[in-house]
Amino acid sequence: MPSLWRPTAQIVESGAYRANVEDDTPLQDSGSDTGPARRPPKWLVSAEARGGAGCPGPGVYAGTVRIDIVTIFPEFFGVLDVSLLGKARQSGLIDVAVHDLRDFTHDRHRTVDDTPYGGGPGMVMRPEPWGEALDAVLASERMPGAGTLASAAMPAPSHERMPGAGDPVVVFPSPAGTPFTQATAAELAQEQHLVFACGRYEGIDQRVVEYAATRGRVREISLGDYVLNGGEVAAMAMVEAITRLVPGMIGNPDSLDEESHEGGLLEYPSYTKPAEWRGLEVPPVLLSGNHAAIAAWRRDQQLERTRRVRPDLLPE
Ligand code: JF5
Repeated sequence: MPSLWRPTAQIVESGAYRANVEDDTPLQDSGSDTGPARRPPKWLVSAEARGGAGCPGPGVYAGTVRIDIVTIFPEFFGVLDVSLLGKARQSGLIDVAVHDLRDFTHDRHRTVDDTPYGGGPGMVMRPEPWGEALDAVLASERMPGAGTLASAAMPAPSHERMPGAGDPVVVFPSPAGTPFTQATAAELAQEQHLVFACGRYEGIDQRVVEYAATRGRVREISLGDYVLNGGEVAAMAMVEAITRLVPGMIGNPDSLDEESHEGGLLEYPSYTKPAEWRGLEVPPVLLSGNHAAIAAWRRDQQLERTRRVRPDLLPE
Protein backbone atom coordinates (compact mmCIF):
# COMPACT_ATOMS: atom_id res chain seq x y z
CA MET A 1 0.00 0.00 0.00
CA PRO A 2 1.54 3.35 -0.93
CA SER A 3 2.36 5.28 2.19
CA LEU A 4 0.10 8.12 1.19
CA TRP A 5 -2.75 5.70 1.42
CA ARG A 6 -1.66 4.07 4.60
CA PRO A 7 -4.18 4.64 7.31
CA THR A 8 -2.87 6.47 10.35
CA ALA A 9 -3.84 3.48 12.39
CA GLN A 10 -4.49 -0.01 11.29
CA ILE A 11 -5.55 -3.41 12.27
CA VAL A 12 -2.68 -5.82 11.92
CA GLU A 13 -2.61 -9.50 11.12
CA SER A 14 -2.94 -10.56 14.73
CA GLY A 15 -6.55 -9.56 14.52
CA ALA A 16 -6.93 -6.07 15.72
CA TYR A 17 -4.78 -3.19 16.30
CA ARG A 18 -5.20 0.40 16.56
CA ALA A 19 -1.71 1.74 16.44
CA ASN A 20 -0.93 5.32 17.17
CA VAL A 21 -0.13 7.79 14.44
CA GLU A 22 2.79 6.52 12.34
CA ASP A 23 2.97 3.33 14.34
CA ASP A 24 1.58 0.20 12.84
CA THR A 25 3.55 -2.14 15.04
CA PRO A 26 1.37 -4.61 16.89
CA LEU A 27 1.50 -4.03 20.62
CA GLN A 28 1.61 -7.76 21.04
CA ASP A 29 2.69 -10.57 18.83
CA SER A 30 -0.08 -13.05 18.24
CA GLY A 31 2.54 -15.75 18.43
CA SER A 32 3.85 -18.06 15.80
CA ASP A 33 2.27 -21.08 17.41
CA THR A 34 -1.09 -20.36 15.89
CA GLY A 35 -0.41 -21.37 12.34
CA PRO A 36 -0.43 -19.08 9.32
CA ALA A 37 -1.38 -15.49 9.95
CA ARG A 38 -4.97 -14.79 9.10
CA ARG A 39 -5.86 -11.84 6.96
CA PRO A 40 -8.12 -9.50 8.92
CA PRO A 41 -11.51 -8.89 7.36
CA LYS A 42 -11.68 -5.38 5.93
CA TRP A 43 -14.31 -4.29 8.42
CA LEU A 44 -11.86 -4.74 11.25
CA VAL A 45 -10.30 -1.46 10.32
CA SER A 46 -12.02 1.81 9.73
CA ALA A 47 -9.32 3.89 8.13
CA GLU A 48 -11.80 6.49 6.96
CA ALA A 49 -13.06 6.96 10.49
CA ARG A 50 -9.50 7.36 11.65
CA GLY A 51 -8.97 10.28 9.37
CA GLY A 52 -7.81 8.53 6.21
CA ALA A 53 -4.66 9.28 4.29
CA GLY A 54 -2.47 12.06 5.58
CA CYS A 55 -4.80 12.92 8.42
CA PRO A 56 -4.07 12.86 12.12
CA GLY A 57 -4.94 9.78 14.12
CA PRO A 58 -8.01 8.99 16.16
CA GLY A 59 -8.93 11.31 18.95
CA VAL A 60 -7.58 14.31 17.13
CA TYR A 61 -10.89 15.54 15.85
CA ALA A 62 -13.22 16.92 18.43
CA GLY A 63 -16.22 14.69 18.86
CA THR A 64 -14.68 11.42 17.62
CA VAL A 65 -16.04 8.51 19.58
CA ARG A 66 -13.68 5.60 19.93
CA ILE A 67 -15.16 2.15 20.46
CA ASP A 68 -13.08 -0.95 21.17
CA ILE A 69 -14.73 -4.35 21.29
CA VAL A 70 -12.94 -7.34 22.84
CA THR A 71 -14.39 -10.75 21.97
CA ILE A 72 -13.49 -14.32 21.06
CA PHE A 73 -15.77 -13.91 18.01
CA PRO A 74 -14.55 -10.84 16.15
CA GLU A 75 -16.33 -12.02 12.98
CA PHE A 76 -19.66 -11.41 14.70
CA PHE A 77 -19.14 -7.71 14.40
CA GLY A 78 -19.04 -7.73 10.61
CA VAL A 79 -22.68 -6.66 10.63
CA LEU A 80 -21.73 -3.35 12.21
CA ASP A 81 -20.17 -2.51 8.88
CA VAL A 82 -23.60 -2.66 7.31
CA SER A 83 -25.65 -1.16 10.10
CA LEU A 84 -23.58 1.81 11.13
CA LEU A 85 -20.00 2.02 10.05
CA GLY A 86 -20.82 3.06 6.52
CA LYS A 87 -22.43 6.22 7.74
CA ALA A 88 -20.17 6.61 10.73
CA ARG A 89 -17.03 6.29 8.65
CA GLN A 90 -18.21 8.90 6.22
CA SER A 91 -18.90 11.26 9.06
CA GLY A 92 -15.52 10.42 10.65
CA LEU A 93 -17.12 10.63 14.04
CA ILE A 94 -16.93 7.01 15.09
CA ASP A 95 -13.84 4.87 15.23
CA VAL A 96 -14.55 1.20 15.93
CA ALA A 97 -11.97 -1.54 16.36
CA VAL A 98 -12.67 -5.18 17.13
CA HIS A 99 -10.07 -7.23 19.00
CA ASP A 100 -9.73 -11.00 19.28
CA LEU A 101 -9.24 -11.94 22.93
CA ARG A 102 -7.27 -15.01 21.85
CA ASP A 103 -4.57 -12.74 20.46
CA PHE A 104 -3.75 -11.97 24.08
CA THR A 105 -3.09 -15.57 25.07
CA HIS A 106 0.36 -17.14 25.03
CA ASP A 107 -0.28 -20.88 25.01
CA ARG A 108 -0.44 -22.94 21.85
CA HIS A 109 -4.17 -23.60 22.25
CA ARG A 110 -4.97 -19.93 22.88
CA THR A 111 -6.93 -20.86 25.99
CA VAL A 112 -9.31 -18.26 27.38
CA ASP A 113 -11.33 -20.31 29.88
CA ASP A 114 -10.96 -22.69 32.79
CA THR A 115 -13.04 -24.50 35.42
CA PRO A 116 -14.63 -22.44 38.18
CA TYR A 117 -13.02 -22.30 41.63
CA GLY A 118 -15.50 -23.71 44.14
CA GLY A 119 -16.94 -26.04 41.56
CA GLY A 120 -20.09 -25.81 39.53
CA PRO A 121 -21.05 -26.18 35.91
CA GLY A 122 -19.41 -24.62 32.90
CA MET A 123 -16.27 -22.63 32.41
CA VAL A 124 -15.09 -19.20 33.44
CA MET A 125 -12.96 -16.85 31.37
CA ARG A 126 -9.44 -16.58 32.77
CA PRO A 127 -8.28 -13.14 33.81
CA GLU A 128 -4.85 -12.99 32.11
CA PRO A 129 -5.93 -12.53 28.47
CA TRP A 130 -8.52 -9.99 29.59
CA GLY A 131 -5.91 -8.04 31.56
CA GLU A 132 -3.63 -7.86 28.54
CA ALA A 133 -6.45 -7.00 26.16
CA LEU A 134 -7.71 -4.21 28.40
CA ASP A 135 -4.19 -2.88 28.87
CA ALA A 136 -3.73 -2.83 25.10
CA VAL A 137 -6.93 -0.99 24.26
CA LEU A 138 -6.44 1.44 27.11
CA ALA A 139 -2.73 1.95 26.40
CA SER A 140 -3.14 4.64 23.80
CA GLU A 141 -5.53 6.54 26.01
CA ARG A 142 -4.84 10.23 25.85
CA MET A 143 -4.20 11.57 29.30
CA PRO A 144 -6.28 14.53 30.39
CA GLY A 145 -4.36 17.62 29.34
CA ALA A 146 -2.32 15.73 26.74
CA GLY A 147 -0.81 18.10 24.22
CA THR A 148 -0.90 20.99 26.64
CA LEU A 149 1.93 22.50 28.65
CA ALA A 150 0.59 20.69 31.70
CA SER A 151 1.27 17.37 30.00
CA ALA A 152 4.98 18.00 30.39
CA ALA A 153 4.52 16.98 34.01
CA MET A 154 4.54 13.24 34.62
CA PRO A 155 1.01 11.91 34.96
CA ALA A 156 0.38 9.69 37.94
CA PRO A 157 0.73 6.00 37.10
CA SER A 158 -2.70 4.75 36.12
CA HIS A 159 -2.93 2.29 38.99
CA GLU A 160 -2.77 5.24 41.37
CA ARG A 161 -5.44 7.21 39.59
CA MET A 162 -9.12 6.99 40.33
CA PRO A 163 -11.02 6.81 37.06
CA GLY A 164 -13.27 9.79 36.56
CA ALA A 165 -15.08 11.81 33.93
CA GLY A 166 -13.22 11.64 30.63
CA ASP A 167 -11.68 8.26 31.36
CA PRO A 168 -12.79 5.37 29.17
CA VAL A 169 -15.98 3.54 30.02
CA VAL A 170 -15.58 -0.22 30.11
CA VAL A 171 -18.88 -1.98 29.46
CA PHE A 172 -19.41 -5.60 30.46
CA PRO A 173 -22.62 -6.82 28.85
CA SER A 174 -24.17 -9.19 31.35
CA PRO A 175 -27.63 -10.40 32.33
CA ALA A 176 -26.52 -9.49 35.88
CA GLY A 177 -26.03 -5.84 34.96
CA THR A 178 -28.21 -2.76 35.22
CA PRO A 179 -30.82 -2.46 32.45
CA PHE A 180 -29.79 -0.75 29.22
CA THR A 181 -32.26 1.96 28.27
CA GLN A 182 -32.47 4.84 25.82
CA ALA A 183 -31.14 7.03 28.63
CA THR A 184 -28.09 4.74 28.96
CA ALA A 185 -27.52 5.00 25.21
CA ALA A 186 -27.77 8.79 25.33
CA GLU A 187 -25.30 8.96 28.22
CA LEU A 188 -22.77 6.69 26.56
CA ALA A 189 -23.09 8.59 23.27
CA GLN A 190 -21.47 11.54 25.05
CA GLU A 191 -18.33 9.54 25.92
CA GLN A 192 -15.08 9.67 23.98
CA HIS A 193 -13.94 6.11 24.52
CA LEU A 194 -16.05 3.01 25.08
CA VAL A 195 -14.66 -0.47 25.55
CA PHE A 196 -17.00 -3.46 25.28
CA ALA A 197 -15.77 -6.61 27.01
CA CYS A 198 -17.78 -9.50 25.62
CA GLY A 199 -17.81 -12.49 27.92
CA ARG A 200 -18.66 -16.06 27.01
CA TYR A 201 -19.13 -19.28 28.95
CA GLU A 202 -20.41 -18.75 32.48
CA GLY A 203 -18.78 -15.35 32.68
CA ILE A 204 -15.47 -13.62 33.24
CA ASP A 205 -13.35 -13.96 36.38
CA GLN A 206 -14.71 -11.18 38.59
CA ARG A 207 -11.21 -9.78 39.19
CA VAL A 208 -11.23 -8.56 35.58
CA VAL A 209 -14.12 -6.25 36.44
CA GLU A 210 -12.27 -5.11 39.57
CA TYR A 211 -9.12 -4.46 37.57
CA ALA A 212 -10.99 -2.62 34.82
CA ALA A 213 -12.41 -0.33 37.49
CA THR A 214 -8.87 0.86 38.24
CA ARG A 215 -8.37 1.80 34.59
CA GLY A 216 -11.74 3.09 33.54
CA ARG A 217 -15.33 3.60 34.61
CA VAL A 218 -16.91 0.15 34.65
CA ARG A 219 -20.52 -0.46 33.70
CA GLU A 220 -22.09 -3.92 33.90
CA ILE A 221 -25.08 -3.55 31.64
CA SER A 222 -27.91 -5.92 30.73
CA LEU A 223 -29.79 -5.78 27.48
CA GLY A 224 -32.73 -7.52 29.09
CA ASP A 225 -33.86 -10.31 31.35
CA TYR A 226 -32.82 -13.23 29.24
CA VAL A 227 -29.61 -15.15 28.79
CA LEU A 228 -27.52 -15.03 25.64
CA ASN A 229 -24.56 -17.25 24.84
CA GLY A 230 -22.20 -14.33 25.17
CA GLY A 231 -22.00 -10.57 25.38
CA GLU A 232 -21.53 -10.06 21.63
CA VAL A 233 -25.15 -9.65 20.56
CA ALA A 234 -25.84 -7.40 23.54
CA ALA A 235 -22.76 -5.29 22.74
CA MET A 236 -23.83 -4.97 19.14
CA ALA A 237 -27.29 -3.75 20.11
CA MET A 238 -25.75 -1.26 22.53
CA VAL A 239 -23.26 0.01 19.95
CA GLU A 240 -26.06 0.58 17.48
CA ALA A 241 -28.28 2.36 20.01
CA ILE A 242 -25.35 4.51 21.17
CA THR A 243 -23.79 5.44 17.84
CA ARG A 244 -27.01 6.71 16.29
CA LEU A 245 -27.11 9.26 19.11
CA VAL A 246 -23.54 10.48 18.74
CA PRO A 247 -23.71 14.25 18.30
CA GLY A 248 -23.14 15.15 14.68
CA MET A 249 -23.91 11.67 13.35
CA ILE A 250 -25.33 11.78 9.85
CA GLY A 251 -28.98 10.92 10.06
CA ASN A 252 -28.89 11.57 13.79
CA PRO A 253 -32.52 12.03 14.79
CA ASP A 254 -33.12 15.38 16.42
CA SER A 255 -33.23 15.39 20.19
CA LEU A 256 -36.91 16.32 20.42
CA ASP A 257 -37.79 13.23 18.46
CA GLU A 258 -35.64 11.05 20.66
CA GLU A 259 -37.11 12.44 23.81
CA SER A 260 -40.48 10.84 23.15
CA HIS A 261 -38.77 7.48 23.69
CA GLU A 262 -36.97 8.37 26.85
CA GLY A 263 -39.31 7.60 29.70
CA GLY A 264 -42.14 8.56 27.36
CA LEU A 265 -44.77 6.83 25.32
CA LEU A 266 -44.56 4.36 22.48
CA GLU A 267 -44.58 5.70 18.95
CA TYR A 268 -47.79 6.37 17.04
CA PRO A 269 -48.39 4.25 13.93
CA SER A 270 -47.02 5.58 10.65
CA TYR A 271 -48.42 5.45 7.13
CA THR A 272 -47.28 6.44 3.66
CA LYS A 273 -48.61 6.25 0.13
CA PRO A 274 -50.77 4.81 -1.32
CA ALA A 275 -53.80 6.08 0.65
CA GLU A 276 -55.52 2.76 -0.03
CA TRP A 277 -53.62 -0.50 -0.27
CA ARG A 278 -55.15 -3.97 -0.64
CA GLY A 279 -58.40 -2.63 0.71
CA LEU A 280 -56.71 -1.09 3.76
CA GLU A 281 -57.02 2.66 4.22
CA VAL A 282 -54.84 5.24 5.88
CA PRO A 283 -56.73 6.85 8.79
CA PRO A 284 -58.55 9.79 7.13
CA VAL A 285 -57.40 12.33 9.72
CA LEU A 286 -53.85 11.99 8.35
CA LEU A 287 -55.10 13.14 4.94
CA SER A 288 -57.15 16.03 6.37
CA GLY A 289 -54.40 18.63 6.47
CA ASN A 290 -55.67 19.57 9.95
CA HIS A 291 -52.40 19.67 11.88
CA ALA A 292 -53.99 20.05 15.30
CA ALA A 293 -56.29 17.09 14.66
CA ILE A 294 -53.35 15.02 13.42
CA ALA A 295 -51.30 15.83 16.51
CA ALA A 296 -54.23 14.96 18.80
CA TRP A 297 -54.86 11.69 16.95
CA ARG A 298 -51.21 10.70 17.17
CA ARG A 299 -51.08 11.47 20.88
CA ASP A 300 -54.19 9.41 21.41
CA GLN A 301 -52.69 6.51 19.49
CA GLN A 302 -49.54 6.71 21.57
CA LEU A 303 -51.51 6.61 24.80
CA GLU A 304 -53.74 3.78 23.66
CA ARG A 305 -50.81 1.71 22.38
CA THR A 306 -48.81 2.31 25.54
CA ARG A 307 -51.74 1.39 27.80
CA ARG A 308 -52.28 -1.78 25.81
CA VAL A 309 -48.75 -3.13 25.43
CA ARG A 310 -46.59 -1.25 27.95
CA PRO A 311 -48.68 -0.08 30.88
CA ASP A 312 -45.49 -0.08 32.96
CA LEU A 313 -44.39 3.06 31.07
CA LEU A 314 -47.43 5.03 32.29
CA PRO A 315 -47.45 6.86 35.62
CA GLU A 316 -49.57 4.97 38.19
C1 JF5 B 1 -23.11 -13.22 28.73
C2 JF5 B 1 -21.12 -13.87 30.45
C3 JF5 B 1 -22.31 -12.23 29.24
O1 JF5 B 1 -26.70 -12.93 28.29
C4 JF5 B 1 -26.19 -11.85 28.23
C5 JF5 B 1 -26.96 -10.61 28.33
C6 JF5 B 1 -28.32 -10.53 28.51
N1 JF5 B 1 -28.62 -9.25 28.57
N2 JF5 B 1 -27.53 -8.56 28.45
C7 JF5 B 1 -26.48 -9.33 28.29
O2 JF5 B 1 -24.84 -11.72 28.04
C8 JF5 B 1 -24.17 -12.92 27.80
C9 JF5 B 1 -22.93 -14.53 29.07
C10 JF5 B 1 -21.94 -14.86 29.93
C11 JF5 B 1 -21.30 -12.55 30.11
